[in-house]
Amino acid sequence: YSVDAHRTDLMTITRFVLNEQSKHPESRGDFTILLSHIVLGCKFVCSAVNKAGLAKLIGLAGETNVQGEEQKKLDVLSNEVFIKALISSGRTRILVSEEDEEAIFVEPSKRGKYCVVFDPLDGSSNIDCGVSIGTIFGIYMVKDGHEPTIEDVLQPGKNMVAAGYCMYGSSCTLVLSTGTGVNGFTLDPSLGEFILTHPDIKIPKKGKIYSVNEGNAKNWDAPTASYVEQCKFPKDSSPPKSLRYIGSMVADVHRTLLYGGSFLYPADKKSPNGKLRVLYEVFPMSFLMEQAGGQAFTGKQRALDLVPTKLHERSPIFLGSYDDIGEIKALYAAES
Ligand code: AHM
Ligand code: MG
Repeated sequence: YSVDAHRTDLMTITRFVLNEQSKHPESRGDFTILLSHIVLGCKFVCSAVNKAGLAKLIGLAGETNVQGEEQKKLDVLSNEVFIKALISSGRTRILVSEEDEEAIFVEPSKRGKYCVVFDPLDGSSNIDCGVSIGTIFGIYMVKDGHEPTIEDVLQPGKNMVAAGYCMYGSSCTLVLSTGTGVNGFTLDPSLGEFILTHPDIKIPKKGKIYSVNEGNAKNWDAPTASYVEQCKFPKDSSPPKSLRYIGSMVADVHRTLLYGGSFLYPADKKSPNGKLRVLYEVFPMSFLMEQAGGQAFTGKQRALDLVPTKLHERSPIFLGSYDDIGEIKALYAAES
């Protein structure tokens, strides 16, 4: 696919996924339909995020709006949009959202074979200062013939059929894997379409950046502490690594995917399971990392092998370039 071809022969995300699905003769387009509903949610959130500062300025996002009704917070609004879009696709069975304590079981008349786990607006504490935020999602497929239960989603990340995120930054970028590599699409606002801009993303084998909230260092365990020490004071002749930490997972992971390096949210004495949630933060990002040639590790095992026991379970996570995560794994192996 040459750059020149792109200009007149637009590879939209829908066209791309249709092409991919046509390789599976059994495919009936269900996944494409589901994805187009996710894409709709992302476009909505993108436009809402872009208007957020403006809305505040002209008094739309205060306590009440012009109609005198209370204005919904952006994360609550995004959640409602995704839930309605997913249910109306007619292709979902169970939805798990960071915003909702309980899973949502789709009523039989609207049911399909996919379960979607998602964080509709991750990093929302960054909204007010204009820092990039994002939506994260993972998709499982369930076999027909039984009433849906929570067990259908309490599955290891390696069982996901697709995962991705959409980053609302200086541009709106959707990164997707359906299990055959990773591709990135950028929203062309004038067309309202996501266009393939980052085909077949591969993470560099080794990176020059590490990314972690070092404010928690006091409470880290020994392997995490010695890894970060090595980043700053390498024992071999390699130069020290740069530190980059936005505090918005989608942005930190996106940079890691494109530039290489490591992203960590480790366990610490105060939060023995770290902070990030297994189903809709750790799994989708780990899936993308592996598909791009990187690794994802929990401090104990391959992240995608983890079997969650509850919906909002947390896990420590170390993900990024193959060699960098290899170093972390070696430190944890030496410890045990
Ligand atoms: P949230 O789901 O409440 O927005 O929290 C998740 C965010 C991630 O985007 C980010 O990686 C992490 O929290 C940052 O946490 P910290 O501020 O502890 O470094
Ligand atoms: Mg979150």
